[in-house]
Amino acid sequence: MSEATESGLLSTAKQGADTLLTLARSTCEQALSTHPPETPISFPTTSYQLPLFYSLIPSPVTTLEELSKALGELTIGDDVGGIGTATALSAEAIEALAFLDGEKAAEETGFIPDNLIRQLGLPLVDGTIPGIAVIFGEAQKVDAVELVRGYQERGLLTMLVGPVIGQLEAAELEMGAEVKLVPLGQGTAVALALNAAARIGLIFGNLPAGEAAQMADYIQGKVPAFLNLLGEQDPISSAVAVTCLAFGLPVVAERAFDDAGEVLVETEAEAMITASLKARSIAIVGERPDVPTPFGSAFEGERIRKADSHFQAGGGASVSFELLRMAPVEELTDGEVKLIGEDIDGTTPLHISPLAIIVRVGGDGMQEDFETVIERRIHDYLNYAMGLWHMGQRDINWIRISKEAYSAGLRLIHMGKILHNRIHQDFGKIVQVVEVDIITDQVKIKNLLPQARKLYHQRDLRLASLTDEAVEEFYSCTLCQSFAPIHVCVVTPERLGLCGSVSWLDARAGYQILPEGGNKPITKEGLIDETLGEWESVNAFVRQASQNKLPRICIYSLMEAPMTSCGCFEAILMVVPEANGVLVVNREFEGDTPLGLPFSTLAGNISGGVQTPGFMGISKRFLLSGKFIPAEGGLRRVVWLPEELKEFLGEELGARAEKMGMPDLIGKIATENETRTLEELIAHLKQVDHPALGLSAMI
Ligand code: SF4
Ligand code: NI
Ligand code: CU1
Repeated sequence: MSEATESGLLSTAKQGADTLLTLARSTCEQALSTHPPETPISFPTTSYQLPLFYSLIPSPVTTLEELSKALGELTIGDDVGGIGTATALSAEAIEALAFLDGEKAAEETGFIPDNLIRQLGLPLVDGTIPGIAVIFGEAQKVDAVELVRGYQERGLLTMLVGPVIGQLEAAELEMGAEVKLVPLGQGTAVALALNAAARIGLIFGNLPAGEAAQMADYIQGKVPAFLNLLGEQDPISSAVAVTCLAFGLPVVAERAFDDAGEVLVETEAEAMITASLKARSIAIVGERPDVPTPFGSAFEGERIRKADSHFQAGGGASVSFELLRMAPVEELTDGEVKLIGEDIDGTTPLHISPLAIIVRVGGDGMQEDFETVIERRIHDYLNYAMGLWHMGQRDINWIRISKEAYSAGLRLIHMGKILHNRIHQDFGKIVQVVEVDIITDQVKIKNLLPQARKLYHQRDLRLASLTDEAVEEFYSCTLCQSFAPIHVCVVTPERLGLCGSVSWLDARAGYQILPEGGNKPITKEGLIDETLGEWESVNAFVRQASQNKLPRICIYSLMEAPMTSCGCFEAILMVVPEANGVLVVNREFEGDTPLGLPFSTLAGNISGGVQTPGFMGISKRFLLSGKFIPAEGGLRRVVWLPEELKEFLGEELGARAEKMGMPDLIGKIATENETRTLEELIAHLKQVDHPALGLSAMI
């Protein structure tokens, strides 16, 4: 924590902390007058009850009585650390007490669920979200819209606290996690930003409870957040500023503070953004493409409804496909974007047209295998433009341009400009020239489609031939080490990273692009056990990459030295000894598993890069792999899955079972529709004669 200095800011902040602590105590006493002392207190949708209390003070706070005691013992002190801790805990207590009696439903508040934090893990580590801006107060000098748009354009996640929310609502800005602009609430809701930061440390960093110094170090060192303080200096805003400083988060204010120490001052939106990014060492690389609407990864989740669209292609309404191919550099002209066929200029709303997007790339490091790696990114890149919406891939894509974006001048040609810009940005090390054809000409599209389909098919065959045995090396992914310092994913042709986003080909391309980055080849040498999937070379790699925390891993087993889990896994795989099998639960599933616990609680046991035999974070599609826990019998061990996961995996899951010679297996796997308890599950398994019952004992 920062050094204490006597200053105007500190003494004002101390008053603010005092006000909040007094309010927290009285709110808690009030609650105690109407509730029994053992009444549990916790935010919903987290396994850390009150995450700031959980991580900052040594004694557990899970009931009203414990909260009252903790608040009673809290002292403010005169230094940054003391004032910050008191402010953070008092604000969190006030926010949490509002949940008593279900007065506030989870959706009504800005509390960020554990699952959303897990979901944000990947974009935060891969740089899609380069930082987190917390904006507090009421804008007086700075243009609030310009400020948040500036952060969105740069891909930041922005959290809002106080009157600024109303100011942005008045400007009709779309808000929500989908557009990375999250309103948390008024005043004390700043605790919700801090307790989200703390949970990054608890979930990914595996930090212990009650270790305040470790938590402060983690947030300062690893969570790329900062505070923008709008409006007047008053005791509360001063306390908020000091609290952020206590956690090592820079503060940029729009008004000068008396004797403000480390608080920076900027009165214009752009300058405030620049100063904030600089203070937190957040680097934004590359230029935006030349498009007439806001552009940035923050807009990725924006939806465009049919009624709001000017243009549409694909989605069953017209023929539409996208294809990326490599070509010799000398045959291409970098930056050339051609429109072949009619433009949408002057068309009337809900215009439908056939469409083909043909991208040609060339460069030294480019390989045919990387065509799919880059082609799959078309989806992300087009979605970055506000008013442009993309779904699907290949010849099942679906594209819309909103009326608003059309009025702003967004045309088909801009899709080409975006792809040229982004491919250079992300793949510049292997691709030097990018050329794009946007085709609306019916005849041309008809002629090109069969060729595209043939290529898709060839690529599928190539992927199917890529087995673990067929390759000489696996790849590591240590991208998540920026949050989970000891976690390593071993990515093989038949095993995606547990985030579901890094395939063997992706990792291979990643290594080509940045050899000193998060993906490295691991040659398969010194086979120790074929069934368990254990190699000396893999062990040596993980040992070194985990700072000697992890002596060995068996990539084909759940029970014996399984892969570790960072925190951003799509699903959990865990042993159910009573059923002699395993269950899988995906992050989206909100109900309880037959063990009586939901995903979010189970997830708490296996995060932080720790190896936990019997528990593992996995990608959803890993269930379809021929290398899905073969050491334990593979898919025939699965006794329970949520219905939505079964549906998500669809026909491919059936095909997998068929390949194993068990065409009726999937029907025998229970879902929440058949069984809600362990007893029901076991009865169900017996009734359908599930194959897991006949396998060797799991424990
Ligand atoms: Fe993180 Fe593993 Fe995904 Fe890499 S593959 S981003 S380490 S979860
Ligand atoms: Ni270029
Ligand atoms: Cu991760």
